[in-house]
Amino acid sequence: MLLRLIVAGLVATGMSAVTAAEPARPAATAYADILPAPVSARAERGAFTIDRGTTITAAPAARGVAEYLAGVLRPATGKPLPITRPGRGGDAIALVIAGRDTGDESYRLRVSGRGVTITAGRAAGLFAGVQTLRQLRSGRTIAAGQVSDAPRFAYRGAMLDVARHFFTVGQVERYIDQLSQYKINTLHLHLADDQGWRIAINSWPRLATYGGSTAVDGDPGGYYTQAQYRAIVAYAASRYITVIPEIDMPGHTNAALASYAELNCDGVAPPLYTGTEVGFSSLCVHKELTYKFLDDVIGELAALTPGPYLHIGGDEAHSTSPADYVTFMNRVQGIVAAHGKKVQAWHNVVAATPLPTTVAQYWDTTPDNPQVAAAAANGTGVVLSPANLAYLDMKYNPSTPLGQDWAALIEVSDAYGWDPGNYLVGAPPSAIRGVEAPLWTETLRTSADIEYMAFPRLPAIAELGWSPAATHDWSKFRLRLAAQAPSWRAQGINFYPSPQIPWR
Ligand code: IFG
Repeated sequence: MLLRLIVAGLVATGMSAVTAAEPARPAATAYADILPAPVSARAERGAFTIDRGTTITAAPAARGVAEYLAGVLRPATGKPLPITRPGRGGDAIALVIAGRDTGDESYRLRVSGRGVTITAGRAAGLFAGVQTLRQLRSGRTIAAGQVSDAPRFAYRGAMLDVARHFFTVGQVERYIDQLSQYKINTLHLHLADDQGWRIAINSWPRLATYGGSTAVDGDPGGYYTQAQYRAIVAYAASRYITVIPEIDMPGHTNAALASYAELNCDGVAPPLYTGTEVGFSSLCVHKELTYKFLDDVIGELAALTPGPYLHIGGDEAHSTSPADYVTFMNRVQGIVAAHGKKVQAWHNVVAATPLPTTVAQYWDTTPDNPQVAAAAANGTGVVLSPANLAYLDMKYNPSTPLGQDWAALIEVSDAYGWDPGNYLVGAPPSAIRGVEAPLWTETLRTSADIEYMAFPRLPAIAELGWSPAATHDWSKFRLRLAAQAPSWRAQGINFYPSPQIPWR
């Protein structure tokens, strides 16, 4: 009788009755939650627990990844996790470079009661495996199992527009850390536009000091010294992310034209611009100084870019005649090549003659663009950023406080609901290099703003770039996304709690 009263009391207070506790709900196997979805993953019985004696073992070539992993796990577990050479026995998280180098971020991961082993043909694969390991960890415990994984597309990018609003080195590095968790491997930095020039060019100092002095709405400007820019590039490289710098041209150039009167066809510098219109500016196509200017700028940028690509923009050149646009883009591609780099440009470049190595970044809102399809069929590589599916500055819905809606309203299911492998009508699959999620910042000012627009849609685009087409399944993806929320909260990521997702 007394027990019955107690149970009744507990139930009345909403507590589960102690004696009637239902069997503990088995924790969702973390292996089913890995995002992006891996090629294959299997949970097994048991788990590995990180302890005082646990070491991280790595040969010299894997040392950088080992340091990164230690930097993540030591604070998270409170354990020393020394880094030692392989073969010291005992519990270990082993990072092993072995087997065929597939030239990409392929890896294998094994977790058993005795330890963890990540094997890859190159360090970038170990780094990808470490991101998966991070998602499998709960406290000091990592559930046993196996993962075999490889990326579908080589190019998995995110773009940050630091021209409309300036973001500090720290803010960019924060975003880099977030991108790396979803196996993004390319950061495209939109460094110059009508409203701001954000990278110091020693041969043309006023570009940054004057052209970088303001921003949209007259908000504070700013720019990266070359030392600061090198720090961003190095930080990205330590996360196996390659930076592609963009100087947009011939349009989107008011900041440069305002900085040097001599760059203007009429010799008159326009005022600095803090609005959000596009298409009103153009470099002077028939002035030799323009190409001296670009040779200097591209030369300094190439020296700051370990990666193979420089982005020359080419979008919305509404104040450049079509004939002049062709002349200009053909000549500038040659300047980039002369500095040992390959060209990436918005897909408008196909109106000119793309060099064989030029990559066109597709930002149209229709899958049917015959000009781009023809260029792709003719060998031009394509990176897909359809503005109505991948533009992270698009509002989620009409009441989203930030962002724009000219291309579309993009909820998470829209960002996820397409297949890059057969999106572009008439383009051979071999032309598709991958995907990129641009984030334009006319309406964004803080890291919280970036995160509200990027999460949860950036992980959706990241999965489209990484995971096999066969894993594409909205009903499963939304559960994988839900499982990420505890980690985002722990990191202070200001994500949009989309009503489409059963957040944990
Ligand atoms: N289009 C412009 C961007 C930016 C964007 C905002 C491209 C390639 C609209 N060009 O997208 O500068 O203003 O959504």
